[in-house]
Amino acid sequence: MEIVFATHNQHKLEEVMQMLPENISLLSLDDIGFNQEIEETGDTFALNAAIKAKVISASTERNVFADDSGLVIEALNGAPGIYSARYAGTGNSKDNIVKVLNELKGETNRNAYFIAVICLILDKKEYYFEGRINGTITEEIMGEEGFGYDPIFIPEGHSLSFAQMSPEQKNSLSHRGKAVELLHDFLLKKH
Ligand code: ITT
Repeated sequence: MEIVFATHNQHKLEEVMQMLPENISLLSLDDIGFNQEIEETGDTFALNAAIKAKVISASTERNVFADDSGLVIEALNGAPGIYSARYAGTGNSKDNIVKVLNELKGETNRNAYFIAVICLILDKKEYYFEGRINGTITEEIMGEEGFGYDPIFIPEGHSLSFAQMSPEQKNSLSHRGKAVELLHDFLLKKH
């Protein structure tokens, strides 16, 4: 089956491509010729995932899913949360990381979780899949793999940050990995 992944984030696309089996053919927004920005005006991950999926669904006959995700830090009352992509205001991951590390300077509560909510629109109906991974925020940048906040997040029970892990290891633990697994199971049952 063919399905569109409604994301402008190349890293998300690569991760999800690695996770889905070959009989599910993933189309990117480039593949369907959609290059506009989609404004994320919702105040929850689920709403923003739905906004992205619906905009694309309205412009193509194909089935579509979108991922809205972010990092939720306990000591920052849940920030950066739904604002994770543009937390420092520049859209630059390094700036976002530096902002978080500065805000957590001297803070002993380093608890955080990553969350991903996928909204799937299949045969005009909406379905949601959510994945979370608990962990801690490092004191400094660790590793160069991955994207976004990966260099400052250590998943629970591990000593390496996501940015020090192979893509396979990150996918086997991550919020997105869990949400995609649920999506995959659902698609298997439907088709
Ligand atoms: P699309 O909306 O086009 O999918 P985006 O990057 O703007 O791309 P979001 O609005 O969902 O996506 O923001 C997610 C941000 O959360 C992302 O830009 C990262 O900063 C962070 N994030 C999400 N998943 C992550 C992961 O697996 N590793 C590191 N950072 C992640």
